[in-house]
Amino acid sequence: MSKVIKGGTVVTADRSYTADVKIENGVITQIGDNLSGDEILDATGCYVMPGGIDPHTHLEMPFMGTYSTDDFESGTRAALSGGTTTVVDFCLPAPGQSLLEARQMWDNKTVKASCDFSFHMAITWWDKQVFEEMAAVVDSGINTFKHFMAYKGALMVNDEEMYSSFQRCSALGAMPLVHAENGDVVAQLQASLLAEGNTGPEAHAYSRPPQVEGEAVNRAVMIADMAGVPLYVVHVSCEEAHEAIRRARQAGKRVYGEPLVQHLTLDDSEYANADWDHAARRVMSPPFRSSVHQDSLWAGLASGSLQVVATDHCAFTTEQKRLGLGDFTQIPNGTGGLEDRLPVLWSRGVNTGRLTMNEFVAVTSTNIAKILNMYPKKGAILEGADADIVVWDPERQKTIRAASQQSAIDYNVFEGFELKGLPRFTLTRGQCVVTEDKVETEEGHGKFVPRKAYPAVNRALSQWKELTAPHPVKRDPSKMPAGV
Ligand code: DUC
Ligand code: ZN
Ligand code: ZN
Ligand code: ZN
Repeated sequence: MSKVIKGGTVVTADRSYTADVKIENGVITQIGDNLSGDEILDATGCYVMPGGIDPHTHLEMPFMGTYSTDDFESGTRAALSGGTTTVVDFCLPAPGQSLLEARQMWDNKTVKASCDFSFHMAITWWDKQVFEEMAAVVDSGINTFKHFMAYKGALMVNDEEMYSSFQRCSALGAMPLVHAENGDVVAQLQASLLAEGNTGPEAHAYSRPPQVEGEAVNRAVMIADMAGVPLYVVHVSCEEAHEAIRRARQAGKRVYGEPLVQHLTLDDSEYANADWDHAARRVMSPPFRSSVHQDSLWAGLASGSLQVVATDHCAFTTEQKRLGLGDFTQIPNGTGGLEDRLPVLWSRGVNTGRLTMNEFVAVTSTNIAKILNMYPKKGAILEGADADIVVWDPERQKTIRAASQQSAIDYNVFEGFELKGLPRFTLTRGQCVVTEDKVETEEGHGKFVPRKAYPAVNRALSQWKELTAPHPVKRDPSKMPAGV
């Protein structure tokens, strides 16, 4: 059974051209004019793009006394309905838990996935066992390790642990990721805000100012440089963090930055809303920022100093958010966005001229596939690539409403956003599961996408200098003063 996507304009990260796309056995087998096949998908007036890849989701994750509500069933259905065909989720060992055991737990959750998925592994504690298991994790197809520099007393690792883990990543050809916020400073700010009687969701933002993020990114960049590894900074939300990444890249360091669609389009005025639920539903870390920071993030995507757009999809119901009534530090941190990332970024980015269509494909798919080492299986419209495709209709419109979303929670942080530009079809390995408003996914269709280790040459600039002139002086003990 072959399929042909006919009459559309293929839009990739580097060009746009008119062509039909033929699919057989889940793979793109031919790109050209006047192709024929058993089934035709009419793409007239549409753009044929690689399906979105969300490099940062938390589905069914145990966190802050509860579990994030979207699991691999509702989460991947939400992803596909919005044109995202691969999600990269985090295996999160409880402190003290074996990494391989955590991996098994996440494998079990994914039996319900309707789109393909991959994993990052979180380093939430450190000892010899973790050091040793990291090699087996890489062998099993996970080449990225996440470090929380915040969430003190829970997930946070200290600098010593981070440096040890980064060195291990370097030896294994893996890349560290960081959630960059200074967790010690955040803990102090939280305590003083609560002591002053600031208990509401607005205090969440006060406790995590841009400086705590900027400081942590600078520290992580330097620690990565000393360990000789590239670095990927998740949810970059402010100019201070972006500036540290720009500076690192200018110095020749391989440092990547990932803004979220939420930070690009929602600002800190959300926390001033008089409705407690409204504000609490938008509590995530880092928090939403002012428009100065939003402009910085958009500029980073346009200029290439920031490379990818994610969601950090971690959805909690209103009832779960109310766990923090009376104490903002207990509001589960996280917002949704999986099904809205592509449509919102298109409407607020491409339709406004902030991003070209080709840049849109780069930051939602191709750059991610390259950085995470799954290109060109994913992120490409090329012969031999997986047929993960979104056929994008630039004229289709809708208004975002929680009532009609796929996500299992009871609200949407983008409620009321007017969109122009939506999927006409979404295909996951050739299976067409979305036709405009009709979503018919297949539980269990999704497969794990293994990602191999990176080549050992992936080193920061200062490491190259170090390699050519290691430790210039080593003192001869026989030349030391006697009696020492
Ligand atoms: N931030 C969130 O808001 N939620 C999940 C984890 C995180 O770092
Ligand atoms: Zn995070
Ligand atoms: Zn996250
Ligand atoms: Zn299937």
